[in-house]
Amino acid sequence: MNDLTPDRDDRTAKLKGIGCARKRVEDARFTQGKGNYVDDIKLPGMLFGDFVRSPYAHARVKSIDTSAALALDGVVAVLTARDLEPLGLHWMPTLAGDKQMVLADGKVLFQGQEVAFVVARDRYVAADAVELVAVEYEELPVLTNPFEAMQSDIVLREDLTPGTDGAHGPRRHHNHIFLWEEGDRTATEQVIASADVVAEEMVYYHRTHPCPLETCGCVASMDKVNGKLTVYGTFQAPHVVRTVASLLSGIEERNIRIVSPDIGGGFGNKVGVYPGYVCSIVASIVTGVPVKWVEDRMDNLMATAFARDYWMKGRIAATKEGRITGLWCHVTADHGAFDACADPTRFPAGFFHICTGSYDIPVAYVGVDGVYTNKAPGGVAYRCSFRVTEAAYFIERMIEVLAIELNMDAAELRRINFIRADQFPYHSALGWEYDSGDYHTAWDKALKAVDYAGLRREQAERLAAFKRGETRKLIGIGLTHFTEIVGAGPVKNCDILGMGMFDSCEIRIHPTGSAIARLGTISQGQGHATTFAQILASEIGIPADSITIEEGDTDTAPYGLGTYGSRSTPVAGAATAMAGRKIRAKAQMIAAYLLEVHDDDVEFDIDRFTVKGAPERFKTMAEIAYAAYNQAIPGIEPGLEAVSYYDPPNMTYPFGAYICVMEIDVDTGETQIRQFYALDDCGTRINPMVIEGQVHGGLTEALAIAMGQEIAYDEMGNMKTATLMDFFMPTAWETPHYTTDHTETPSPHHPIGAKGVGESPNVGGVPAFSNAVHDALRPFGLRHTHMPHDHWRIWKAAHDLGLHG
Ligand code: MCN
Ligand code: CUM
Repeated sequence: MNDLTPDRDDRTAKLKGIGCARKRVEDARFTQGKGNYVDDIKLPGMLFGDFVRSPYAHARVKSIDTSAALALDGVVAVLTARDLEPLGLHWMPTLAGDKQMVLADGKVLFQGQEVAFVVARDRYVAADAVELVAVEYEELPVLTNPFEAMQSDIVLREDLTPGTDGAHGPRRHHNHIFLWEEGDRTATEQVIASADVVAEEMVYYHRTHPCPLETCGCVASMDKVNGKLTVYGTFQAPHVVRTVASLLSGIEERNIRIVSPDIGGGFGNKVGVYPGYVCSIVASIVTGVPVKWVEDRMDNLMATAFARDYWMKGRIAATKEGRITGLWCHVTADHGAFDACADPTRFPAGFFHICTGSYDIPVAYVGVDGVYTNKAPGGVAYRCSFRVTEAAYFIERMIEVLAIELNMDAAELRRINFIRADQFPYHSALGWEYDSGDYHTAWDKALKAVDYAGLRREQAERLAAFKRGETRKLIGIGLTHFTEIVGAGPVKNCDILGMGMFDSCEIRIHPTGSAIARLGTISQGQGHATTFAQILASEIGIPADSITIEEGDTDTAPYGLGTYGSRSTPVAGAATAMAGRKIRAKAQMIAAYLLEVHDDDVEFDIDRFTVKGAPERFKTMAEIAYAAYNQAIPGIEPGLEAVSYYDPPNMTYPFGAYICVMEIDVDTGETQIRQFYALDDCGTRINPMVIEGQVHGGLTEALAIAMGQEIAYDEMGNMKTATLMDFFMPTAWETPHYTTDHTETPSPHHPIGAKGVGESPNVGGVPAFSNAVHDALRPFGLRHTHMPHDHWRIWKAAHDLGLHG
């Protein structure tokens, strides 16, 4: 046996399977300008659509005059709500069970709202025609503050009958959407009333936007001869779009083909259904030619899915020694004009109730009030795992505030409250079953890696020097330990508009030993073509380099719910492994036949089946594939194919320990990130290099959000940050160096033990950056201040603390 070992290592390396830092196969195309994005799709006779958008945040639409626009050479049509009404398409259902105007029907509810859709020969003519559509508005009073909206007499949604229930139960007020509660309120309030120590804070996670480099868009093409509708678009969930399009239009699903070509970043922005998709499809049906619609940057920032906007009021109770005894939270969630959040149906606040975080908290309560305002709809999107970002930010800020209250070191406070490794599977007070974890090991590794004690000493010395007047720079140490929840999800409690959230993989092995696998997910830059081939390589013994991964075309891919919520690895990745095992099971029977032994007498070995005890007698997977097609085998059908639809038994719970060391200049508010250490545990690691890339990208988005990026409105509802001049997008200049690290705690229920990782760095990154800012100013009495921590806000915080003399 021993002399076979080097050969086995060689054979394993050739597969480039699980654990290999395989280079991304898609980059050969992307780096040579050979990507194929929506805007690269050009069909014969194609027209271009563009929107007339509302300049007002709240106004009645008195009249729309399209005559001048229609008279312009090259304009083919101008659609308004009146044109869509006979089709029942002037409103559309949202993913959250609400409905949303496709084109302004009587009034507009946010600045940038779609009012009319101009269809013209090309983009330039369409833009000129947009200027020629005359809309008469009557301005209405504007509500941009959700607390005021809940008190105001102003009715935003006149289409909803007052006093009626919404999609998630009773509505208390005409601007109220839902109250959603979890946990034991009475018991939690009792614990808080009698606790040794209670820390209370209002934690606001401001509104922001995923802002992918490629904006949203589509090309709709109705072929009236064969009755087939094809839509190319920036869709994170192509099959969902197909089903929804069929239900809305009455066109049979077999006659709808949805294709997601290459996607230039999604980050959740491309989960929702937007008026542009509906208008392009209608316009193509009306004109009989393909119609393209692609947003510009302002369209994207003003109108498509925003993220966050959560006001989280918290109370956390503890003993004098720092043992947490209870957590209470009430959220006022600003959903804008329509509730268009993308969450599993039963969870209108997503998975926010993971807000007990990494801590063993005996009793807890959360209540979330959804509220309408005159802002853009959307919500949840932006590397968020369904509001887990908000939850992690909330608990990690509450821990810091509690540490101040207890006059304790925040690292130690975390350590004594972590769920212990022997408590998994752990049932949280808010109803989750954490599948696995080892927080103490990760935490100790992180603290040791940065020399935490040494950093605290240095920080104290700097503080002393500051007080002596020798420096104007302080040091902040931002700690975070987060627990993610990804892999939506079990069909028993996770669906979107009734569609169960399983996922799928279909594999075809070709006679000469190469393969194609198709999945129900769709990469937007995550590298699925690279990593899913690695899972399969390890499962079936065919080199990853010989496996093609295909996604995103509903005519060929098996039905799946798409890519968001870091669900691809936990769900479609599991389906890939399971389908691979079906291939292997059939291959085993073929091998046994070829080797003239019983099925049980052969075993799988890397890339072949060997006779047990006689490894020199074997059939490679390539030989087996050839035989599967070309040899008559009694009792076995020809061919080597398999499909798996995988319904996960539980979510997966990745976690991580992040530490940010920041210098703050109290006179300018400028910050410098001196060190950022990120330890992630996503269970079995499929491709360490891809994981590192995911972590770098997510941390950079976290940096943006925490330190400057926001969607801000003035009191008139004008959006102040609709261009990249005002909306902070970090470049290489602002991006610090990151040190990545890992522990590996496999998921016990996932076939290969993998958990998702795509969103972790955003979930954990934001509190790490924010906590660093707070930690620097803690000695001067800062408890909490709202993000984003741009230079001005930091300067202001320092000023308010009296640091400018
Ligand atoms: N991976 C791995 N080992 C693991 C877990 C993941 O090698 N244990 C790899 C996967 O194989 C995959 C990548 O890491 O190639 C991300 O996997 P996963 O965590 O399953 O997340 P998804 O593929 O479902 O991607 C979604 C996630 C989300 S929700 C957002 S938002 C986000 C993100 O991914 N948007 C992105 N990362 C992004 N990265 C890019 N480049 N572009 C986006 O739009
Ligand atoms: Cu919530 S952003 Mo991602 O789930 O596509």
